[in-house]
Amino acid sequence: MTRDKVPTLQEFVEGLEKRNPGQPEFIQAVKEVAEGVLEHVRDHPRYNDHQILERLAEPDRVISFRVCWHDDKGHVRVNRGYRIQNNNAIGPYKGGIRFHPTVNQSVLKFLAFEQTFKNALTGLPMGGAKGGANLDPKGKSDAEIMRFCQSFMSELYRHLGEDVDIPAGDIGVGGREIGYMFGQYKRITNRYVGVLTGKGMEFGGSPIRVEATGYGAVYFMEDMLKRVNESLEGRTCIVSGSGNVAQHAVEKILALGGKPVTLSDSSGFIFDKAGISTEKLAFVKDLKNNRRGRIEDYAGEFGAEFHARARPWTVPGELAFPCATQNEISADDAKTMLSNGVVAVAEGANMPSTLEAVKLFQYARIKFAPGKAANAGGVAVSGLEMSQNSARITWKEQELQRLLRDIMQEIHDRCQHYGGVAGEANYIDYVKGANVGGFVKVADAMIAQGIV
Ligand code: NDP
Ligand code: 2IT
Repeated sequence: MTRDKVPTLQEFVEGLEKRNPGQPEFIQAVKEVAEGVLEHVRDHPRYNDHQILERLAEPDRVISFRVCWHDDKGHVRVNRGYRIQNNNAIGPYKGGIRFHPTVNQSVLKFLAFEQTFKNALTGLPMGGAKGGANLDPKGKSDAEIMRFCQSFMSELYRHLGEDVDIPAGDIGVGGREIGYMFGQYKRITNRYVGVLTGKGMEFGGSPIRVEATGYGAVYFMEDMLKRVNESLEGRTCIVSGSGNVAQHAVEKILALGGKPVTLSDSSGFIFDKAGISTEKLAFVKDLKNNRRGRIEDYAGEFGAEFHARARPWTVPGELAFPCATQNEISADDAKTMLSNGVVAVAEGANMPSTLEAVKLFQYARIKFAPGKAANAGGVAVSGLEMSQNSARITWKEQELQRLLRDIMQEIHDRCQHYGGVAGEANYIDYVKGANVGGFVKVADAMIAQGIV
């Protein structure tokens, strides 16, 4: 075999940019991975011989399709749907579906790429994918959402299967949307199979799937702190978002004795100096999940501060949990956080920190857990939902609680194993740890399966 020279980061990124014009989020995600992985590839040239990173950065398949539906006034609406199947070397394609006006090919390619590494880190047999549509669910009626989900699935179903590709929820897609999509898949195919995860408990869902991402991110924080004999007890926590991940992060922070003081949505953030209690969290769940209202209502209800069109990173605190969306922490935000005393960040969202912010956190040597490690609890329990569906059985909640806790600990330890930094015994680079840890598993499987 002819041995090619391992590219420098700059050479690799130049090629990437040339092949993917107008896709900044995708380039950002691949660049972050390439940094640590190329270093590893230099010491293990077989990965370069097989062009593994180059192959991983070219999705197996990009599917794009039209979604038409009728709104309640009888008007025809047209949206664009996607499924990006990034890699299935270690298992069938797996990853969420996002409905949000910002959805485009770049965003979904970054998410599918990240998912490939994240799923490998869970230790479960799942490849990486992501899908979605540029739909804005805000202000849509239940009936409109149902018709949209049905139309979306009428095309997507042909690319799915319980051993082919198994979507789940993400931003704008929760239990309601999964239910409608499952119903349409069953209707079209006449098959009752575990083709989606995050299903309702009455039709094949798994205990704690709803809670898993938020809980998992807090467990990861707990493990980073435990390593240096610290805990969440009594510490102020800055949380962004107020959806599925943020709500359950707050729930677990409270259970572990931390003090969450912020939440946000796309219109601004609330700062509750007294702390968000279990009772106040119940209000948020009802507001967001049932009434589909705005976080500003929290301020009115409990006398907290509301800051319009702003993010919570100016609020002082030690532990940060970004749980809303990508690129919500800029370099300036990171500087403010560091000067306010943030000592650890666990990303509940996917890529909430910009590359510059990540660099600042790394340079400051704080504990920084990237999303593909810290938020992997959700897809891990999705993997366990698939196992339960295949066996046609539901495991007990206690068993799933234990499995989630163990899996998060194992992901932490895997990142620690690959994230060591020469000459700094006490520092773990969790970014490098997660990227290399996820990469080697997928890479070895790809090499074993040949050039396909
Ligand atoms: P939800 O739709 O339940 O909640 C999303 C939250 O983020 C809402 O508060 C929303 O505010 C806010 N948000 C979304 N987009 C923006 C934006 N552009 N600017 C400001 N705020 C925004 O989604 P999830 O909680 O499920 O997802 C949150 C993050 O976690 C995403 O990055 C997702 O990819 C990631 N994730 C989710 C997993 C899961 O299991 N659900 C698993 C792993 C990662 P508003 O209501 O105003 O839109
Ligand atoms: O980003 C993610 O990991 C998710 N949205 C969950 C994916 C899944 O298949 O459970």
